[in-house]
Formats: sequence, C-alpha cells, structure tokens
Amino acid sequence: MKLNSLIFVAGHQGLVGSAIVRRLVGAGFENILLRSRANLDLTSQQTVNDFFAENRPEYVFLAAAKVGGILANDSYPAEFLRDNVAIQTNVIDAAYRNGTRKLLFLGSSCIYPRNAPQPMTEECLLTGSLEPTNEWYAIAKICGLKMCQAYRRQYGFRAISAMPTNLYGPGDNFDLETSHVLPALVRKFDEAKLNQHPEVEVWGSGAPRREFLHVDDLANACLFLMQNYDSELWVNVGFGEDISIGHLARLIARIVGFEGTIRMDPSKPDGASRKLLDSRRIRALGWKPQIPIELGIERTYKWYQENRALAIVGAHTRTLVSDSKCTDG
Ligand code: GFB
Repeated sequence: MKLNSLIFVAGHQGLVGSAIVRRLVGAGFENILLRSRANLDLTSQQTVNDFFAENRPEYVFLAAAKVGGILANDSYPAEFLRDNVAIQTNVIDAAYRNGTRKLLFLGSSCIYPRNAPQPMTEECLLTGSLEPTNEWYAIAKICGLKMCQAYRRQYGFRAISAMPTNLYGPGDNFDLETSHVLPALVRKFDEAKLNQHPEVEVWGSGAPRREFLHVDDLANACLFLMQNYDSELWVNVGFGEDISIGHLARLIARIVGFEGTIRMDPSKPDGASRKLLDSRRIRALGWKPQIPIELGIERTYKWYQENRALAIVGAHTRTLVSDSKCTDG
C-alpha cells in the first residue's frame, strides 16, 4: 500500500472502522475513502456495485457489520444473519469485480465452537457446535471468511481475514441493552457514582472469562496484516490473556471510583464460558498488542467522560475522524 493509494474503510463510524481510519491517518495515508451509512447502504447490492464501479478503491478494510453484545445477538437473530451476510457479500464481490488489489475482512472469535480447547487455534473452526447466544452472527462471519477463501482460490482475489477477540475502546456502543460488557460496565459504574447509587447490577454469574483487546491494538494489526500477510488462512488477533467478568467488574469499578456493591443478576445469560484466542500465528509474523487492559480501560473511561452525552446517544463516532484527510460523500 502506498501513501497515496485509494483506501476504502467500510464501517468508519463504528468502533473498529474509526480506529482503522485513525491508524491510517496517523501512518500518513492520505487518500482514504469513507461513506456514512446514510450515503451508502452496504446491504444494497446495486448501490454497492455502483459505488465500487465509480470509485474503484485499491484497498478495502471491511469493518462494516451489525454488531452487539450478548442480549442484542440473542434478540435479533434475523438481522444479525441477514445484514451481515448482505454487507460482506456485496462488498467482497464488488471489490473483486472492480479491481481492488487487496481486501481485509473482519470476523470475530465467536466463529469457533463453544467447547473448543482453549486457547482456540485457527484450525478449530467447524469442529463443533457454536455458542447459541451468538450463532447467527457467527454463521454470518464464517460465511464471510469462507467467501474470502473461495474468491482467493477460484479468482485469485487477494482477500485476507482477521478474527479479533472481544474489543473495546473509544467510539464503542454504550447503550445498556445492545452493547458489549466492557462499555456497559463503564457506563453503569459511572452513572452509579454520579447518582450516588449504592449498587450496580452485572449480568450473569460473573464466572465466564473473556479476552479483551483495545481497538487501537486491533487497528495496528489490521494495517500490519494488510501490509505483511497474503494467505487464505484467517488470522486470530487476541491480547493473549483473559479475565473473569467478576474480575472485570471490580477492575472497572476501581478505575471509575465506584465504592458501592456489585450485584450479580443470574437471570441474564452467561454465554460462552471462555473464548481465549491462540494468537501465536500473528505474533510469529511480528505483531503484538501494546495496551494492557488497565491502561486501556483508563483511556476508554477518559474518552467516555469527555464524550458522555454523545456516547450515550451513539452519535459520537463522526467526530473521531472529523479532522482526518478523508472524503465522506
Ligand atoms: O460482551 P458480551 O455482551 O458478549 O457479554 P459475549 C460478555 C459477558 O459479560 C456475558 C456478561 O457473560 C454477559 O452476561 N455481562 C455482565 C454483561 N454484565 C453485562 C452487561 O451489562 N452487558 C453485557 N452486554 N454483558 C459477544 C457476541 O458475546 O461477543 C458477539 O454476542 C461477538 O457475537 C462478541 O462475538 C465479541 O462475549 O458473550
């Protein structure tokens, strides 16, 4: 990729896409093509084909997806399957047909079987049943990585796939119904502290373990893979250690300064008991994470405090890339 290559970041208003744009801008890339959801409906095949035919991006980071936490995944199975399959099918196919040199597709650690041996290697894909709370999203993501593989085999299209673990950072979704656990707990503890509530409710048993990667580390990995990796096998991108949800809650409470009681709500689902990625493949290529979880949460909380009102309504992500050299039709 040259500094003046035309690079399309699909999904630049989301957690991952906005981090990739920040990383690209920081590295000096000056020709970044962006379209907001209002200006380009990625679920519409015709619209996506027209966009690619007109703009012919040389490189594509496919970070657009319908995402959400355990409750959102469980509540909207049709949307998680339909929208994700549509977005990725349209973008991958249009990129191939319009001469894109290389595309990076982003998946998720939930593609692996719920009972996979931990840490989970890339090879354990499709060796067992999926976790039921997010199988619809997982099926869509498996379809995406297989499409990249198939287009490479049949057409020689240089598509690669990265499978990140649970992500967090600035620009996350802080809606309490649809978000992932880390932003939800940042908001819950912050609101309890501000409103002097004595208690915060944490879903499930607190026993499940999760691996958390700061989104700026993932953005580094995406640029690294785009520049250094060109093979059909998808690549895990994890932090390398996991912690229990109970431990995470206590850590966030301490960082936020909440001194009340943490109450578990066992009526809410636990989901997968553990999903730690084996990230030896990308580590052997030369990438490693830089942001320890405590520092990452401190940074995320600082961002949340500075953007509280916008973070809660979800209209914040635009400002994350507003000063970059980007075009947004
Ligand atoms: O982050 P999360 O929603 O998704 O939940 P998954 C992780 C764990 O945190 C579960 C618990 O055991 C939740 O019950 N938890 C505790 C909470 N309090 C809360 C809370 O206030 N909000 C939320 N959301 N959780 C997702 C998948 O699974 O992981 C997606 O649904 C995706 O498909 C993503 O793969 C990476 O880690 O269980």
